[in-house]
This record gives sequence, structure tokens and C-alpha cells, in this order.
Amino acid sequence: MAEQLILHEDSRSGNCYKVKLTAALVGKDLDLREYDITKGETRTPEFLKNVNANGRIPVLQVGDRFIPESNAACSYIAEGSSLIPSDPFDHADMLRWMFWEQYNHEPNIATLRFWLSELGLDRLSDLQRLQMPTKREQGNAALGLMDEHLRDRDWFVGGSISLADICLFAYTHVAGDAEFDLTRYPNVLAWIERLKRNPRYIAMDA
Ligand SMILES: N[C@@H](CCC(=O)N[C@@H](CS)C(=O)NCC(=O)O)C(=O)O
Repeated sequence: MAEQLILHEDSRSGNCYKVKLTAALVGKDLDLREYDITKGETRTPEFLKNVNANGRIPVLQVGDRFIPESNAACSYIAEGSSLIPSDPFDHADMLRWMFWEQYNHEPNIATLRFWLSELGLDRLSDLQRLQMPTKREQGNAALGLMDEHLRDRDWFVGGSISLADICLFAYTHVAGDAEFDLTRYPNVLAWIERLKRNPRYIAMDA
């Protein structure tokens, strides 16, 4: 019998969507547990003690063990599938893009999306307002780098879709929510449409 996989999530989060998209692409089922991060539901003593001491979702639960961090959860689910290249160089290159996503992409694009489309301008602190122009500039730099990389490629690594694409897709395809103009990045737009044509693709709000 297949092991039970539980995803602790807030369904508005792109980090959680990555994990669901990975599961859909490899044909695995997830049981979902919903939390509202805007109400501090991942900061309760119970959550911190039993699910993730870091107070964040997504967390993938495998039996009585827990895997926080979206990209680690995706890796667990995709193990043994074609989403993880077997060639050592391509494997490392996939990890390169996943680490890059967490350092250069997500902190800018996902954060601006959360501030603008979930919290709203009126609820931002002075510090958050001050950080907005830098996040905008760095988010555009990340999208520009992706666009350049995709100029002569269909996928980020090797010749087929991998976790690098899924992890980058999650917040890129909704970057418009954070007021990024994706029409400036035609290769990124073409890649988004290419990924959506996968017969197992699920939308973020599915
Ligand atoms: N690096 C982590 C980031 C996780 C993260 O920032 N999660 C956000 C939602 S996308 C969260 O749980 N925020 C609630 C909080 O910090 O209280 C990952 O990729 O999973």
C-alpha cells in the first residue's frame, strides 16, 4: 500500500502549490490540512511543537515524520521519477536552480505578492514599504535572468521538465499578482504556457 502523504498548507501559497504540482505530475495523492497564515495558525504552540518549529508551511508529513521546506518536500515526492535527472551534472544543475529560487527569486517575487495581494498596501509596515523598491528591482533581475536562460531552451535543465521548472514556476506564473509585468519576459511566458500543457498539470486554485 502506498504511504500516506499529508501536506500542511495554506492554499494561497506558491510554496505549497509547488508540492501539490509535483505530486500531480508524478501521480501521487496528498491529504491536505489547511492553515491560515494571516491568522498566525502556523505559529501556535501546537504547530511549533508537532509540525514545524520554524512556524511555516508547507510541511510534508510522511507517517509520523515531517519535511518542512517546499523544495525538500518536492524532492521527496519526486524521488525516482523523471522530474529528478539521473545524470549527475543535470542533477546538480537542477539543485542550483532550486537554491537560486529560494535566494534570488522567492524572497522578492513571493514576498511582494504576499504584501500586495494578501496583506494590502494599507497594512504594510514602514520597513516593508521601504523594502519594496529593492524587492521590485531584484525580482525583475531574477525574471530577466530566467528569460535569458530560456532564450534557447525549453526547460531549465537538460531536455525535459524537472523540479527546477516546477519550483520556479510556482511564483513566476502568478508574478502579475505582485505587479510584475511578465510581457517583458517573452521566453518566460512561452515556458509558462509549455508547462501548463502538461496533461497532468493542475492550476494553483484547483
Ligand atoms: N523556504 C520556505 C519558506 C516557507 C514560507 O515562508 N512559508 C510562508 C508561506 S509561503 C509561511 O508559512 N508564512 C507564515 C509565517 O511565517 O508565519 C519554503 O520554501 O517552504
